[in-house]
Amino acid sequence: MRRRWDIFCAVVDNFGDIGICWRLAQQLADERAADVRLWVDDLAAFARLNPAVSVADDRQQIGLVEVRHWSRDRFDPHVEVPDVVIEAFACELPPTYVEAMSCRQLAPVWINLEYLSAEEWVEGCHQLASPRPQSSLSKYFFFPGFTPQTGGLLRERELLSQRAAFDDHAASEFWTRLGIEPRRDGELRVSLFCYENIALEPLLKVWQSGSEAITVFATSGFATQQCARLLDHPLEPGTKLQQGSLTIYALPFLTQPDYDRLLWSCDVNFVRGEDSFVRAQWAQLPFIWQPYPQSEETHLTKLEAFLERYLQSAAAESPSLGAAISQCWQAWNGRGDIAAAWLEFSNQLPLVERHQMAWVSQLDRLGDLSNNLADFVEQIERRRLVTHHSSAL
Ligand code: TRH
Repeated sequence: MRRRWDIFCAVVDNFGDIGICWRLAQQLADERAADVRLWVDDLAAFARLNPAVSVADDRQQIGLVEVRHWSRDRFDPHVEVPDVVIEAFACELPPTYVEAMSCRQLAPVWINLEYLSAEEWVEGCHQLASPRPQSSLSKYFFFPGFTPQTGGLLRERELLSQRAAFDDHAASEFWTRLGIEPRRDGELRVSLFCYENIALEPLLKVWQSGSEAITVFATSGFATQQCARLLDHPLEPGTKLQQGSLTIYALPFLTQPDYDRLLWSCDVNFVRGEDSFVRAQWAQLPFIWQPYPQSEETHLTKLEAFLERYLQSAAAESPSLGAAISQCWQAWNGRGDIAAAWLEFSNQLPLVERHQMAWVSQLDRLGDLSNNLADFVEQIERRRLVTHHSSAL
């Protein structure tokens, strides 16, 4: 059966919300032959990561997905409700649309797609239903995650084979296309995608004064702005600056596929939030994560929870590996001395990379979020059918 899906995305901040919803929409259309409408409240944010998006069109077809512009308080009450409705990150659907959902002859499968966390409580909440009072509707919670008791992570069917096929030749073509000179022998290449980060200043100092040549690719936004401020030099996209052993390239905002290629072409990736954090894991290279800053330091709880899972097998690989990774990640997130932690981490890069490969093969066994979600929807539909038949008897 060819299902129709609506995915609702509200861009709260930055690019993660739309980045994730766009990947999900494409994958469902591509791998599950679903008819997908993606409702986005901020087309300008979407157009940054996909230049095919026109900010002027409230309704447009991008590849296999129909893209619609929406706002909660000005929503066409006549929009037809499809088989499946995804409310991404509790974005709150338009009230008239929820009303239409409850009037549909067969209620749609309604899913709230949650943010990613490695915390243990997630397993207990994944796939729970929340029935809506005085209506036939139930909303199900679907959590991405790192264990078989969660929905897994977004990963397109071809991602790992595309990654494997991306060799040194492909990487040098990529650098050339971006107008960046080829790698020098012994040079370390680092991508930098972060929020405001107090650890950046001491880290830049270590990089400047180190004996090793290091090239940092500062992504558009916070990373470039902070580097420019800390190095006291303007950094327009496409320009480069050298200070001691450190060379910094200021990148323009890349398309989503090019951002993946950047992750595949560097030796170490600094990533943030949710989507780049996941893509860095699939890149199978050493990475360092800055979670999205939250009140009451909730993000540090998320950091701890992830490190605990990620480093479970590290001690068996090398006695000091877990500490090197953990101390560097903690210091990057404001807890500890980043200068010392970076030196220890960068001394262990081959081991970190090997650890990352093992971690990816563990993640790969979880299936992937889009297909796990589509399977769950089918499961709910089958369950409803059984209930319907038994109550008809
Ligand atoms: O942009 P983010 O900070 O998004 C965040 C997180 O999703 C966070 O969990 C959420 O609560 C908050 O938004 C509201 O970081 P994230 O999740 O890594 O998303 C960045 C997206 O931007 C990702 O899809 C990759 C893409 N990207 C590009 O396409 N080109 C680029 O040049 C860069 C730097 C990123």
